Amino acid sequence: MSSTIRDYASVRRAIASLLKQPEYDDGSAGPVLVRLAWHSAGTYDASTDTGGSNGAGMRYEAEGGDPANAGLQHARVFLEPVKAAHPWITYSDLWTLAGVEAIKQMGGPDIAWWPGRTDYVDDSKLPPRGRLPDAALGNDHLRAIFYRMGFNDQEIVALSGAHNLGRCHADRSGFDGAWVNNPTRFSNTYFKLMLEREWREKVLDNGVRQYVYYDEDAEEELMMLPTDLALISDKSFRPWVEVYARDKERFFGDFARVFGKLMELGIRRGEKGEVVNTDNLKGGYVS
Ligand code: DDH
Repeated sequence: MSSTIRDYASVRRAIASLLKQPEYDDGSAGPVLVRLAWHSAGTYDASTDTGGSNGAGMRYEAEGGDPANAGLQHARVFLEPVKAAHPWITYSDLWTLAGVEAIKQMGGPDIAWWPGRTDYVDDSKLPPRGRLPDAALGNDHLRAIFYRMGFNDQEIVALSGAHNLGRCHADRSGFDGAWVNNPTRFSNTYFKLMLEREWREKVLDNGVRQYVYYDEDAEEELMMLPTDLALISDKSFRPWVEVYARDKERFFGDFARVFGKLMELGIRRGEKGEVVNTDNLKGGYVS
């Protein structure tokens, strides 16, 4: 039992103050922190109740070394000073809170977040690799991955709107470029561009296939992944792309709800919000 006051507002302030990183990418650590939060949670498998943000398994090679997680060490390094200043917070709480706070600071919605995740990991029960989406694939794959976590078609589209933020790095995923002109500002531009621009296929020097559009005003080439454009070729996904392209408030509200749900995958709480699933395959609650 620790006598430390668990001051999450102080953690939030520390996260907010490290977002500005003039030497890094587009000048912000925000997007990569959001991706860290998503990849920490997106390993969840509802049928076996394994994976999810509990355990912060990415600290270890088995999960951290998954090629799908390439580059996320930058996010973890950015957060080390916050952990050092608030040693009582678990990594799993810190990573999820960092994603939530970064979205807010980049102009996105307030997302409900609760603490209590554990860093206890049972090595033999770590989620297998291959649970995160492969951007080169299509609709069936998207459904297989996100239905496994417990999301429906509308929620898949809403979650994908996170690609308003950040960029692809050739040395991480092999894909290259940003989805929007202002990738450190949360918005629904991704959905608008997806519908309104003429995307053409481009094979990069490394053989990776993506879609591009040259934006004359910004003098910049923007990109979409095959999985992004899969959203407009599917009759169940597409109507939601259209809704979110024209209704920013609706997108912000739905995104806040589904990102909050993503952060809670695999976490069961009691009446006071405390984590109660000590039988969780990935570890137990430690106070
Ligand atoms: Fe993503 N994403 N993502 N993504 N993602 C990449 C970057 C970022 C897919 C593939 C990639 C979500 C869904 C999908 C963010 C958030 C979210 C990159 C580039 C690839 C590839 C990585 C690199 O080279 O650095 C695929 C496929 C899917 C899917 O199938 C739906 C979701 C659900 C989220 C979320 O946060 C809810 C963010 C943010 C980035 C930008 C990272 C950065 O460093 O910048």
